[in-house]
Amino acid sequence: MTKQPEAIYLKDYQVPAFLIDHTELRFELEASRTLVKARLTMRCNPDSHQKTRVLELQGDKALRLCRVSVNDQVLNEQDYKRHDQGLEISHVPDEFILETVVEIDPDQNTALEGLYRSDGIYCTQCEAEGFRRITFYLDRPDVMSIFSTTIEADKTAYPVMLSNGNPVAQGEADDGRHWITWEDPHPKPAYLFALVAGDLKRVEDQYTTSGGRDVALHIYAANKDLNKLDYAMQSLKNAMRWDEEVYGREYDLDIFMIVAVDFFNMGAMENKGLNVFNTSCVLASPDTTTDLGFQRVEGVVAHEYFHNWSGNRVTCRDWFQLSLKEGFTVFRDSEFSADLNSPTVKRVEDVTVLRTAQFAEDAGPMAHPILPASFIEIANFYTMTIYEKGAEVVRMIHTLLGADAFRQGSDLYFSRHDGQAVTTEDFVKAMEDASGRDLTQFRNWYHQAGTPVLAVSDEFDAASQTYRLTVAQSCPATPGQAIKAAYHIPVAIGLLDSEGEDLVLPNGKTTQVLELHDSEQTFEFTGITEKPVPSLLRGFSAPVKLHYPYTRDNLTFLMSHDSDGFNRWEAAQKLAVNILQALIEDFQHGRELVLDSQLGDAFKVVLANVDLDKAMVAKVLSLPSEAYISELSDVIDVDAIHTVRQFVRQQLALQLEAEFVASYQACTLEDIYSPDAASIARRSLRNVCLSYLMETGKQDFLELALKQFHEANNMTDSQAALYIVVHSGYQKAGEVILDQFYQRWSDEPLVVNQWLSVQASNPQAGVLTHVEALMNHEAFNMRNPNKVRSLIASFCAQNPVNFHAIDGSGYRFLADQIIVLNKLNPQIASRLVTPLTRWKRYSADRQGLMRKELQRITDSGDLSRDVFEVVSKSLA
Ligand code: 0A1
Ligand code: ZN
Repeated sequence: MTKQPEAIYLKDYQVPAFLIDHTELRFELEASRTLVKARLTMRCNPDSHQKTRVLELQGDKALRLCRVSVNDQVLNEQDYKRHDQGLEISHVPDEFILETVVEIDPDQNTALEGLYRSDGIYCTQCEAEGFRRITFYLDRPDVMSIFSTTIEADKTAYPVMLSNGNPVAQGEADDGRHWITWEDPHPKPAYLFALVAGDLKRVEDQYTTSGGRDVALHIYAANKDLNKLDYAMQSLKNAMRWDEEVYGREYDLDIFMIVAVDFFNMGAMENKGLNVFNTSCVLASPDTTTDLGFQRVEGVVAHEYFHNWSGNRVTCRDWFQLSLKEGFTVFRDSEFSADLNSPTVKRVEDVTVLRTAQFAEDAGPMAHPILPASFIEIANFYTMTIYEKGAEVVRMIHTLLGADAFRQGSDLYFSRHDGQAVTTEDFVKAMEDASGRDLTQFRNWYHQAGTPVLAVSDEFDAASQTYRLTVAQSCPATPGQAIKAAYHIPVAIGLLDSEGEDLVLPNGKTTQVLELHDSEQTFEFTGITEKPVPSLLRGFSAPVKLHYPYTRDNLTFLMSHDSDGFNRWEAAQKLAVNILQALIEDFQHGRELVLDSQLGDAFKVVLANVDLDKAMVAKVLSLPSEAYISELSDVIDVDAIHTVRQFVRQQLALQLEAEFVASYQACTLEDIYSPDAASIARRSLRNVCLSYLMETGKQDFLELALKQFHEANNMTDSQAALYIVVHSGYQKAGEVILDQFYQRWSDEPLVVNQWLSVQASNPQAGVLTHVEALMNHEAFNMRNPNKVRSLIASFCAQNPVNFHAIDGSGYRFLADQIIVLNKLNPQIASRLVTPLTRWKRYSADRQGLMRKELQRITDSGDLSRDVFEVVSKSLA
């Protein structure tokens, strides 16, 4: 590293000094020598106060500049300055044509940003700052341009050549090559540019918008995956219809394309008219894809499609505004999935992710507001906070305004800012203007990091028939923000009488949203004849930690009676957490572990209730994860958490064996797989029961699991059986079926990824050696992010007992991989650092070991900006 990377600040934002009206690109694709010719129609920005004549373009140091001209005048080296980050041209006129020719090498591009070639397919990834790896440009989202793109390549190897917009011309060229020109009529920032070329096949369908536009729908993949695209296509059509119905948003081009690629840093990318997807988020078939995989495809296809309005038509002014498009779009896609499936299940899943991963991020060295004030590398800010907490903030606006006013607000936002690059402030303002609500204090959610804590207490005065709820809010300090201003927090509540019936609240309904503004506030309810049990934060109406002194009896009562489905589940979680935490303390003090029957009794009631949604039963029965219990701990005691959780699972299995068997059998196998909510629910309950039954250690249940593995007609059931057998420590049986599984699926990379991940997350002792051996397996490839995630990330993030081994071997292993990946793929390397960033949460011995590895990464030299930012902030 020659110079320490520096942070950039939101406060330094300036409008661009120049604009690009037209961008004409010509790509001559050639393995290690691709030519990119750019013709940019540029002018000074009348809105800029800079009045500079010096044009500063961004361009990666790997770009080989062959030629640059302004208005046909070829520039000499004294007319411009080439530096590591770009090109500076002095004395440009008011309006001009800038032409450049650069040479790039897509085969050497292992970072998978810009233009790269993998598996013989050329593909681009330009968000956030990848376009500058393709050519010199004003690579910032507030510079929007009309793109025309010509691609020329060998016809046999690259029969399909795609870019944004519509194809307008094509033809043959010399030497067996061909070319095509695409034009995108919608001005867009460079991060939404895309190019794909390869031997791809497609499935086609068609959609007619409510306004009568016929849209061709094309999904491209490798020939062998063509049979795995139907679900994505159906999801796309569902998303197009939903966006019309719920947001009044129609599609705006005649063609919408999705391409599946196997090498991709993230899940998918919303490039205008040409979405590029990680195969893991688009391919789906019953044989190879689990229910979770199907749900991911549906959600991600919708997410990327929804970006066409929330992101593309209205985009971000600068990258600090990232949550403007991501938070809003995650909110949109989760509402879509909720509408198409079960809203309560979806809410439970989203909140579970938020409370484990996002809350942990908000409590760590990388904590940042959803509108960050600074960053070193923007790629590090595609975070749980920007996405998931961002979505929660939009959800709170929806809760405060109500569905109708929220829709008026979103209509106003889209119409007021169509074609513009705007800020989160513009979004909030549109919501205020449309609803007449004052969101001044609410804006604190955009500027402050950290998870607010609500301490709730209550009192009942029988004489005056008055019930009072007092809510105090606080928010812990986060890096750079010691003191927090009070938040405006919607707290949805209900009050239950002793029969479990909801009381009617002052708003005439059984749920009321209390609006918290002050650091402490008391809400009074009159005409109450007995002390009610409060159901607090219904539907998880705000991303906060809420404390109320519930007794275990209160919680079992709420589990059975709360009319809010989310809070019924939450009561079960709270009960389990309460019991687990007490046992963890017993374990730490060397006391014998004893589980009383209360949790089992409560589970028994749930299992016996045939009216309940089976998916919710499965969720209630699943104990809080080790990651969630860790998040709730002051000092994370990895071994105590694992041992106690396993102990409780085993005790429950012994107590409820008959009930688990009955439920397992009642969830009959389907003849034909279908990823609908009811079938998914059956499978998830069946597999939760099986996983408990295996805890009994009885041979019968091992045989049951093996039978399910061999006879399953879908990947959900066979993979669940594989996972359960391997993780239950039946080493021999596990090895046999792991082997069979691999033989059966070695040609299906996505299934092989699951095979890697089942092994990497295995909590049995000695797994690291096995993981290290798998790094040399033919199935592993360090250059493929999906493989890295399946093996290395699964080990480090989903195998706490092994990763946190007290000899430091897990930490050492991770640091070794980060040092290698720092050179190959900085984005992936940087994401892998996450478990080490949490070092302060562990005991002193582990803290020392983790810090040592962070230091070793620092000392390895030449850190990418990505890794440097995360490691240096962690050590600060
Ligand atoms: N905007 C995409 C996510 C994405 C971000 C960065 C990428 O490359 C570094 C790729 C995709 C989304 O929200 O889906
Ligand atoms: Zn997104």
